[in-house]
Amino acid sequence: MKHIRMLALLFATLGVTAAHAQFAKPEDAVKYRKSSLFVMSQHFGRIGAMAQGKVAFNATLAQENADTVAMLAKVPWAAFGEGTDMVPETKAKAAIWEQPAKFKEAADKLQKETENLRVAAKTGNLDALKKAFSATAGSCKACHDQFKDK
Ligand code: ASC
Repeated sequence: MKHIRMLALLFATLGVTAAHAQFAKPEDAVKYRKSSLFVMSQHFGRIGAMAQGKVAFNATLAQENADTVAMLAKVPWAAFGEGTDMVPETKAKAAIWEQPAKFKEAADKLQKETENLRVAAKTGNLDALKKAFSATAGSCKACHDQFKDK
């Protein structure tokens, strides 16, 4: 027990966060970030179908999907840690680790836009949703252009 407390204190002192501790191996981090981004894209796509008039607008569904997108937009970033650039099955560009401030800026932008999307979906107004969808899609694309291989 004493040892566990000492370890906890050591980790806290070193600033080792849960984000670092949550992946057993780099491959898990890659799987996690791909999966979370994939699930996010599925929910985002359902909003896109409404925004583009491909399916009928349903305010409740838009809101549920936007809540999910905004929540998921927070989670992939902890999975881009050191050493996760070496895993073969990734389209992540080296620029992520070479320009961390720029990458963080892009990640923050997505979170800001998805929060706007969540608020827009809550209004039940299709025009507001379309506008926020388009802004969010722009932040997805800008980040992919800079940081994701084709
Ligand atoms: C999506 C999706 C993306 C973005 C991007 C926007 O629905 O899966 O990665 O939108 O295509 O340009």
